[in-house]
Amino acid sequence: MAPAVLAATGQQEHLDSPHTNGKLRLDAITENYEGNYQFAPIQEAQVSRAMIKRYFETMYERAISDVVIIGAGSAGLSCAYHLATTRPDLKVTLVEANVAPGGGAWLGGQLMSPMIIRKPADGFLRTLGVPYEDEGAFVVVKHAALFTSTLLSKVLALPNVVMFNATAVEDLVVHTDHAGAQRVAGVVTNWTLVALNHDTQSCMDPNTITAPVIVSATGHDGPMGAFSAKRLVSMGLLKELGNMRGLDMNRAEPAIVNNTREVAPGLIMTGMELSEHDGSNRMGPTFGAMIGSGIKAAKEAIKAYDSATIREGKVVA
Ligand code: AHZ
Repeated sequence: MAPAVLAATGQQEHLDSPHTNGKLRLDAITENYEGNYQFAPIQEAQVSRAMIKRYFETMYERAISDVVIIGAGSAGLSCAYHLATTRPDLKVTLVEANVAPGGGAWLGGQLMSPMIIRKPADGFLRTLGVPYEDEGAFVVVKHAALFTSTLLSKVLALPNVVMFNATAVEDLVVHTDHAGAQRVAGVVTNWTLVALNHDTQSCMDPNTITAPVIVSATGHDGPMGAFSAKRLVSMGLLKELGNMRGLDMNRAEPAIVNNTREVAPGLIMTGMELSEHDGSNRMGPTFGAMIGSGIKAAKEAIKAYDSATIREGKVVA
Protein backbone atom coordinates (compact mmCIF):
# COMPACT_ATOMS: atom_id res chain seq x y z
CA MET A 1 0.00 0.00 0.00
CA ALA A 2 1.27 3.50 -0.85
CA PRO A 3 2.55 5.56 2.12
CA ALA A 4 -0.19 8.17 1.65
CA VAL A 5 -2.86 5.49 1.89
CA LEU A 6 -1.21 3.94 4.93
CA ALA A 7 -1.10 7.35 6.55
CA ALA A 8 -4.78 7.93 5.91
CA THR A 9 -5.67 4.55 7.38
CA GLY A 10 -3.40 5.09 10.37
CA GLN A 11 -1.33 1.96 9.66
CA GLN A 12 2.02 3.62 8.93
CA GLU A 13 4.02 3.13 12.10
CA HIS A 14 7.49 4.31 11.03
CA LEU A 15 6.54 8.00 10.97
CA ASP A 16 8.51 9.87 13.56
CA SER A 17 6.33 12.89 14.22
CA PRO A 18 6.27 14.61 17.60
CA HIS A 19 2.50 14.63 17.27
CA THR A 20 2.29 10.93 16.83
CA ASN A 21 4.97 9.42 19.01
CA GLY A 22 5.71 6.94 16.20
CA LYS A 23 2.04 6.21 15.53
CA LEU A 24 -0.66 8.25 13.79
CA ARG A 25 -3.34 9.35 16.22
CA LEU A 26 -6.35 9.88 14.01
CA ASP A 27 -8.51 10.36 17.12
CA ALA A 28 -6.71 13.70 17.65
CA ILE A 29 -8.13 15.11 14.38
CA THR A 30 -11.00 17.49 14.99
CA GLU A 31 -12.90 19.89 12.72
CA ASN A 32 -13.63 22.33 15.49
CA TYR A 33 -14.01 26.02 14.64
CA GLU A 34 -13.97 27.17 18.27
CA GLY A 35 -10.15 27.22 18.44
CA ASN A 36 -9.49 23.48 18.38
CA TYR A 37 -9.19 22.62 14.66
CA GLN A 38 -6.59 19.79 14.59
CA PHE A 39 -5.08 18.44 11.37
CA ALA A 40 -3.83 14.91 10.88
CA PRO A 41 -0.05 15.06 11.39
CA ILE A 42 2.14 14.93 8.29
CA GLN A 43 5.78 14.90 7.24
CA GLU A 44 6.92 17.19 4.44
CA ALA A 45 8.43 14.28 2.48
CA GLN A 46 5.04 12.56 2.38
CA VAL A 47 3.61 15.58 0.60
CA SER A 48 6.48 15.64 -1.91
CA ARG A 49 6.24 11.93 -2.60
CA ALA A 50 2.45 11.96 -2.95
CA MET A 51 2.77 14.54 -5.76
CA ILE A 52 5.92 13.28 -7.45
CA LYS A 53 4.83 9.64 -7.60
CA ARG A 54 1.47 10.43 -9.21
CA TYR A 55 2.76 13.08 -11.59
CA PHE A 56 5.64 11.04 -12.97
CA GLU A 57 3.69 7.79 -13.06
CA THR A 58 1.09 9.63 -15.15
CA MET A 59 3.77 11.09 -17.42
CA TYR A 60 5.30 7.64 -17.83
CA GLU A 61 1.95 6.08 -18.68
CA ARG A 62 0.92 8.89 -21.08
CA ALA A 63 4.23 8.85 -22.99
CA ILE A 64 2.04 6.81 -25.32
CA SER A 65 -1.48 8.23 -25.53
CA ASP A 66 -4.40 7.47 -27.85
CA VAL A 67 -5.30 11.11 -28.56
CA VAL A 68 -3.36 14.23 -27.56
CA ILE A 69 -5.28 17.53 -27.55
CA ILE A 70 -3.06 20.62 -27.75
CA GLY A 71 -4.70 23.56 -25.96
CA ALA A 72 -7.45 23.55 -23.31
CA GLY A 73 -9.54 26.51 -24.46
CA SER A 74 -13.26 26.21 -25.25
CA ALA A 75 -12.62 24.14 -28.41
CA GLY A 76 -10.03 21.80 -26.86
CA LEU A 77 -12.10 21.22 -23.72
CA SER A 78 -15.33 20.61 -25.70
CA CYS A 79 -13.41 18.09 -27.80
CA ALA A 80 -11.97 16.40 -24.70
CA TYR A 81 -15.40 16.07 -23.08
CA HIS A 82 -17.13 14.58 -26.13
CA LEU A 83 -14.20 12.29 -26.96
CA ALA A 84 -13.59 10.97 -23.47
CA THR A 85 -17.26 10.40 -22.65
CA THR A 86 -18.04 8.77 -26.02
CA ARG A 87 -14.93 6.59 -25.87
CA PRO A 88 -13.97 5.77 -22.29
CA ASP A 89 -11.48 3.22 -23.69
CA LEU A 90 -9.26 5.98 -25.17
CA LYS A 91 -6.46 7.65 -23.22
CA VAL A 92 -7.06 11.35 -23.88
CA THR A 93 -4.15 13.64 -22.94
CA LEU A 94 -4.54 17.43 -22.86
CA VAL A 95 -1.43 19.61 -23.04
CA GLU A 96 -2.04 23.24 -22.04
CA ALA A 97 0.67 25.91 -22.12
CA ASN A 98 -0.91 28.15 -19.50
CA VAL A 99 -1.02 27.50 -15.77
CA ALA A 100 -4.77 28.23 -15.92
CA PRO A 101 -6.61 26.16 -18.55
CA GLY A 102 -9.65 27.67 -20.30
CA GLY A 103 -8.03 29.90 -22.94
CA GLY A 104 -10.18 32.93 -23.75
CA ALA A 105 -13.39 31.47 -22.32
CA TRP A 106 -13.29 33.02 -18.85
CA LEU A 107 -15.07 36.12 -20.18
CA GLY A 108 -17.36 37.01 -23.09
CA GLY A 109 -16.58 39.99 -25.36
CA GLN A 110 -14.58 43.08 -24.40
CA LEU A 111 -13.90 41.61 -20.95
CA MET A 112 -17.64 41.47 -20.12
CA SER A 113 -18.77 38.37 -18.26
CA PRO A 114 -21.88 37.06 -20.11
CA MET A 115 -21.21 34.37 -22.72
CA ILE A 116 -23.28 34.14 -25.91
CA ILE A 117 -23.89 30.74 -27.52
CA ARG A 118 -25.87 30.41 -30.74
CA LYS A 119 -28.32 27.56 -31.24
CA PRO A 120 -27.99 24.62 -31.78
CA ALA A 121 -24.80 24.56 -29.65
CA ASP A 122 -26.96 25.21 -26.54
CA GLY A 123 -27.55 21.43 -26.40
CA PHE A 124 -24.04 21.09 -24.97
CA LEU A 125 -25.01 23.37 -22.06
CA ARG A 126 -27.87 21.02 -21.22
CA THR A 127 -25.51 18.04 -21.42
CA LEU A 128 -23.18 19.77 -18.95
CA GLY A 129 -26.02 21.15 -16.78
CA VAL A 130 -25.01 24.80 -17.27
CA PRO A 131 -28.00 27.17 -16.79
CA TYR A 132 -28.72 29.89 -19.35
CA GLU A 133 -31.28 32.45 -20.47
CA ASP A 134 -32.99 31.74 -23.79
CA GLU A 135 -33.02 34.69 -26.19
CA GLY A 136 -34.53 32.82 -29.16
CA ALA A 137 -31.71 32.39 -31.69
CA PHE A 138 -29.07 32.25 -28.98
CA VAL A 139 -28.67 31.68 -25.27
CA VAL A 140 -26.75 33.61 -22.62
CA VAL A 141 -24.77 32.07 -19.76
CA LYS A 142 -24.65 34.66 -16.98
CA HIS A 143 -20.87 34.34 -16.61
CA ALA A 144 -18.46 32.72 -19.08
CA ALA A 145 -16.56 31.31 -16.09
CA LEU A 146 -19.65 29.26 -15.16
CA PHE A 147 -19.43 27.48 -18.53
CA THR A 148 -15.65 27.07 -18.47
CA SER A 149 -15.32 25.95 -14.86
CA THR A 150 -18.16 23.41 -15.26
CA LEU A 151 -16.70 22.01 -18.48
CA LEU A 152 -13.19 21.91 -17.02
CA SER A 153 -14.29 20.16 -13.83
CA LYS A 154 -16.28 17.55 -15.78
CA VAL A 155 -13.39 16.90 -18.18
CA LEU A 156 -10.85 16.52 -15.38
CA ALA A 157 -13.11 14.15 -13.44
CA LEU A 158 -13.19 11.67 -16.34
CA PRO A 159 -10.94 8.69 -15.55
CA ASN A 160 -9.47 8.49 -19.07
CA VAL A 161 -8.46 12.18 -19.23
CA VAL A 162 -5.12 13.56 -18.09
CA MET A 163 -4.10 17.20 -18.34
CA PHE A 164 -0.55 18.53 -18.28
CA ASN A 165 -0.88 22.27 -17.82
CA ALA A 166 2.01 24.75 -17.64
CA THR A 167 3.35 22.52 -20.44
CA ALA A 168 3.82 23.78 -23.98
CA VAL A 169 3.85 21.84 -27.21
CA GLU A 170 6.94 23.24 -28.88
CA ASP A 171 7.08 20.95 -31.91
CA LEU A 172 5.31 18.07 -33.61
CA VAL A 173 6.70 14.55 -34.04
CA VAL A 174 6.56 13.69 -37.74
CA HIS A 175 7.25 10.21 -39.11
CA THR A 176 7.27 8.76 -42.59
CA ASP A 177 4.35 6.35 -42.54
CA HIS A 178 3.99 2.89 -44.11
CA ALA A 179 2.93 4.49 -47.44
CA GLY A 180 5.87 6.95 -47.48
CA ALA A 181 3.74 10.00 -46.49
CA GLN A 182 4.59 12.45 -43.70
CA ARG A 183 2.41 11.76 -40.67
CA VAL A 184 2.08 13.69 -37.42
CA ALA A 185 2.86 11.02 -34.84
CA GLY A 186 3.11 12.89 -31.53
CA VAL A 187 3.97 16.15 -29.78
CA VAL A 188 7.21 17.59 -28.46
CA THR A 189 6.71 19.14 -25.03
CA ASN A 190 8.51 21.25 -22.49
CA TRP A 191 7.53 23.10 -19.31
CA THR A 192 6.19 26.42 -20.61
CA LEU A 193 8.67 28.35 -18.46
CA VAL A 194 11.45 26.47 -20.25
CA ALA A 195 9.85 26.95 -23.68
CA LEU A 196 9.74 30.71 -23.03
CA ASN A 197 13.45 30.81 -22.16
CA HIS A 198 15.13 29.10 -25.10
CA ASP A 199 16.56 32.48 -26.12
CA THR A 200 18.18 33.16 -22.74
CA GLN A 201 19.46 29.72 -21.68
CA SER A 202 21.59 27.12 -23.40
CA CYS A 203 20.01 23.96 -24.79
CA MET A 204 17.09 22.64 -22.73
CA ASP A 205 15.88 19.63 -24.66
CA PRO A 206 12.23 18.64 -24.68
CA ASN A 207 10.20 15.51 -24.05
CA THR A 208 7.70 13.72 -26.32
CA ILE A 209 4.26 12.12 -26.24
CA THR A 210 3.54 9.58 -28.98
CA ALA A 211 -0.04 9.29 -30.25
CA PRO A 212 -1.72 8.08 -33.44
CA VAL A 213 -4.10 11.07 -33.42
CA ILE A 214 -3.37 14.68 -32.42
CA VAL A 215 -6.03 17.40 -32.13
CA SER A 216 -4.69 20.95 -32.32
CA ALA A 217 -6.80 23.61 -30.57
CA THR A 218 -4.28 26.38 -29.91
CA GLY A 219 -6.47 29.36 -30.85
CA HIS A 220 -5.66 32.24 -33.13
CA ASP A 221 -2.17 33.60 -33.72
CA GLY A 222 -0.24 34.86 -30.73
CA PRO A 223 2.98 34.06 -28.85
CA MET A 224 1.88 30.40 -28.67
CA GLY A 225 -1.41 30.42 -30.62
CA ALA A 226 -1.97 28.81 -34.04
CA PHE A 227 1.03 26.70 -33.15
CA SER A 228 0.43 23.64 -35.33
CA ALA A 229 -0.84 25.66 -38.31
CA LYS A 230 2.37 27.71 -38.29
CA ARG A 231 4.55 24.61 -37.82
CA LEU A 232 2.86 22.86 -40.76
CA VAL A 233 3.95 25.82 -42.91
CA SER A 234 7.52 25.91 -41.59
CA MET A 235 7.98 22.19 -42.17
CA GLY A 236 6.50 22.30 -45.67
CA LEU A 237 3.27 20.36 -45.01
CA LEU A 238 1.12 23.47 -45.68
CA LYS A 239 1.98 25.98 -48.42
CA GLU A 240 0.98 29.09 -46.49
CA LEU A 241 -1.22 30.26 -43.62
CA GLY A 242 -4.69 31.34 -44.69
CA ASN A 243 -4.72 33.97 -41.89
CA MET A 244 -7.84 34.77 -39.90
CA ARG A 245 -10.19 37.13 -41.77
CA GLY A 246 -12.42 39.96 -40.48
CA LEU A 247 -15.45 39.40 -38.28
CA ASP A 248 -18.66 37.96 -39.70
CA MET A 249 -20.57 35.85 -37.19
CA ASN A 250 -22.89 34.31 -39.80
CA ARG A 251 -20.08 33.15 -42.09
CA ALA A 252 -17.53 32.36 -39.42
CA GLU A 253 -19.33 29.93 -37.12
CA PRO A 254 -20.58 27.37 -39.68
CA ALA A 255 -17.24 27.57 -41.54
CA ILE A 256 -15.29 26.61 -38.41
CA VAL A 257 -17.61 23.75 -37.45
CA ASN A 258 -18.09 22.32 -40.94
CA ASN A 259 -14.39 22.52 -41.90
CA THR A 260 -13.08 20.93 -38.71
CA ARG A 261 -11.05 18.06 -40.14
CA GLU A 262 -7.79 16.15 -40.38
CA VAL A 263 -5.67 18.89 -41.99
CA ALA A 264 -2.58 16.70 -42.28
CA PRO A 265 -2.25 12.93 -41.70
CA GLY A 266 -2.58 12.40 -37.95
CA LEU A 267 -3.47 16.04 -37.18
CA ILE A 268 -7.03 17.30 -36.66
CA MET A 269 -7.52 21.05 -36.26
CA THR A 270 -10.33 22.74 -34.31
CA GLY A 271 -11.43 26.14 -32.97
CA MET A 272 -9.88 29.45 -33.97
CA GLU A 273 -6.61 27.84 -35.02
CA LEU A 274 -8.54 26.57 -38.04
CA SER A 275 -9.40 30.15 -39.07
CA GLU A 276 -5.64 30.85 -39.30
CA HIS A 277 -5.07 27.63 -41.25
CA ASP A 278 -7.95 28.11 -43.69
CA GLY A 279 -8.23 31.89 -43.86
CA SER A 280 -11.80 32.02 -42.57
CA ASN A 281 -13.62 34.80 -40.74
CA ARG A 282 -13.58 35.36 -37.01
CA MET A 283 -16.82 35.40 -35.04
CA GLY A 284 -15.72 37.44 -32.01
CA PRO A 285 -17.62 36.90 -28.78
CA THR A 286 -19.97 34.07 -29.73
CA PHE A 287 -18.83 30.62 -28.61
CA GLY A 288 -21.20 28.12 -30.29
CA ALA A 289 -18.65 27.32 -33.01
CA MET A 290 -16.00 26.41 -30.43
CA ILE A 291 -18.40 23.85 -28.93
CA GLY A 292 -19.53 22.53 -32.34
CA SER A 293 -16.01 22.40 -33.71
CA GLY A 294 -14.68 20.68 -30.57
CA ILE A 295 -17.39 18.01 -30.84
CA LYS A 296 -16.71 17.56 -34.57
CA ALA A 297 -12.97 17.23 -33.82
CA ALA A 298 -13.78 14.47 -31.32
CA LYS A 299 -15.83 12.64 -33.96
CA GLU A 300 -13.00 13.03 -36.51
CA ALA A 301 -10.50 11.78 -33.94
CA ILE A 302 -12.58 8.65 -33.32
CA LYS A 303 -12.86 8.04 -37.08
CA ALA A 304 -9.11 8.46 -37.56
CA TYR A 305 -8.31 6.23 -34.58
CA ASP A 306 -10.72 3.49 -35.60
CA SER A 307 -9.58 3.42 -39.23
CA ALA A 308 -5.90 2.89 -38.34
CA THR A 309 -3.95 -0.16 -37.27
CA ILE A 310 -2.01 1.01 -34.24
CA ARG A 311 0.93 -0.60 -32.49
CA GLU A 312 2.62 1.01 -29.47
CA GLY A 313 0.91 4.34 -30.31
CA LYS A 314 2.09 4.29 -33.92
CA VAL A 315 -0.03 3.87 -37.04
CA VAL A 316 1.39 0.83 -38.83
CA ALA A 317 -1.28 0.26 -41.51
O1 AHZ B 1 -2.85 28.63 -23.76
C1 AHZ B 1 -3.56 28.41 -24.96
C2 AHZ B 1 -5.08 28.38 -24.76
O2 AHZ B 1 -5.44 27.92 -23.48
C3 AHZ B 1 -3.31 27.01 -25.51
N1 AHZ B 1 -2.10 26.90 -26.32
C4 AHZ B 1 -1.70 27.71 -27.34
N2 AHZ B 1 -0.55 27.30 -27.85
C5 AHZ B 1 -0.18 26.18 -27.17
C6 AHZ B 1 0.93 25.30 -27.24
N3 AHZ B 1 0.99 24.27 -26.38
C7 AHZ B 1 -0.01 24.07 -25.47
N4 AHZ B 1 1.90 25.46 -28.15
C8 AHZ B 1 -1.17 25.93 -26.20
N5 AHZ B 1 -1.09 24.89 -25.36
O3 AHZ B 1 -4.42 26.78 -26.38
C9 AHZ B 1 -5.57 27.38 -25.81
C10 AHZ B 1 -6.36 28.05 -26.94
O4 AHZ B 1 -7.57 28.53 -26.40
P1 AHZ B 1 -8.35 29.76 -27.06
O5 AHZ B 1 -9.47 30.09 -26.17
O6 AHZ B 1 -7.37 30.84 -27.41
O7 AHZ B 1 -8.83 29.16 -28.47
P2 AHZ B 1 -10.20 28.45 -28.89
O8 AHZ B 1 -10.06 28.18 -30.35
O9 AHZ B 1 -10.53 27.30 -27.99
O10 AHZ B 1 -11.28 29.58 -28.62
C11 AHZ B 1 -11.20 30.79 -29.30
C12 AHZ B 1 -12.24 31.74 -28.77
C13 AHZ B 1 -12.56 32.84 -29.74
S1 AHZ B 1 -11.43 33.93 -30.28
C14 AHZ B 1 -12.56 34.70 -31.29
C15 AHZ B 1 -12.26 35.85 -32.16
O11 AHZ B 1 -11.20 36.47 -31.90
O12 AHZ B 1 -13.02 36.10 -33.09
N6 AHZ B 1 -13.71 34.15 -31.17
C16 AHZ B 1 -13.75 33.10 -30.33
C17 AHZ B 1 -14.97 32.34 -30.03
